[in-house]
Amino acid sequence: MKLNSLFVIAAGVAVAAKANAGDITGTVTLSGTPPAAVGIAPLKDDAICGQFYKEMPMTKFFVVGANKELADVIVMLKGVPAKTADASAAPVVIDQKNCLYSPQILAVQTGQKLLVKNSDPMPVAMHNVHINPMVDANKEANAAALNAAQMAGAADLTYTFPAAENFQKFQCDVHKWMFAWVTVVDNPYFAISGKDGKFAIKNVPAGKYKIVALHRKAAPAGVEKEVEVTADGGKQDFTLEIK
Ligand SMILES: [Cu+2]
Repeated sequence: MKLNSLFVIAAGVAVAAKANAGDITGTVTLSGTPPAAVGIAPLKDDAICGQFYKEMPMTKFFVVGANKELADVIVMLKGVPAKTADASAAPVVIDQKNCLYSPQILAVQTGQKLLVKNSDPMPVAMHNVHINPMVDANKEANAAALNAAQMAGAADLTYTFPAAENFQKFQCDVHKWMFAWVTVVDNPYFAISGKDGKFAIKNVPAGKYKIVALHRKAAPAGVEKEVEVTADGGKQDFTLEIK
C-alpha cells in the first residue's frame, strides 16, 4: 500500500513538472557567404586512409543548407544554476571513421560520459586521441588519457569533464588532419543545430532566460539573446553573421 501511494505522489510530481516546462526551439541561419570548403589533401594522399576516398574529402567548417540554414551551432542557456549530469545519463559518442572524427562538433554536459570509438579497421590500425582541455579541472580529471593510443578494435575511450569550456580541441597525433571540438556545458539545457538549422532544447522550466548560440567559425564568442519559456515552450531564432 505504501508503495502505491508513493507511486501516485511521484506520478503527480512528474505531471506538475511537465506542465511548467517546455521545449525551446528555433532555427539558426547564416548571413554572408562562408569561405569555400577546402580539400583535405593529406587525407586523400595518405597511402592507407586515402583508400576510403574516391573523391577529395572536404573540410566542414560551415555546413550550410539551401536557405542558409546553419548546422553545428551549439545553443545553450546561460546563467542557470550549474548542474552535473546524472551518472545514468546516456553518453555522447564520437567515432573515428574513415580517418576523420564524426561528428566534428559536439557538446556534452559536465559529468556526462563522452565515448571515443575507433570504427576504422586494420590496416588503419591506430588512432591517437589527443585532447586539449583548457581548464585545469578538465585536465586533471582526464590525466590518464590526455594522449591515448587506440588500436583497431580496442575498447572505447571514456572521458568526463567537470568544468564548462567551449571548443576543446580533440586531435589525432597519427593523422594530422583529424580534429573535433567538444564544448562542455554546465547545465542540461543545450542542443546542436542540425543540417536544417533547427535545434530543440528539451524540457526547460518555465521562465525567462539568456540563450547563447556558438559556432566555431561564425560566432566563437557566442551571440546572446533572451527567451521566455511557458508550458507551450519558447522560440528563438538566430542569425549568425560572417564578419
Ligand atoms: Cu587518427
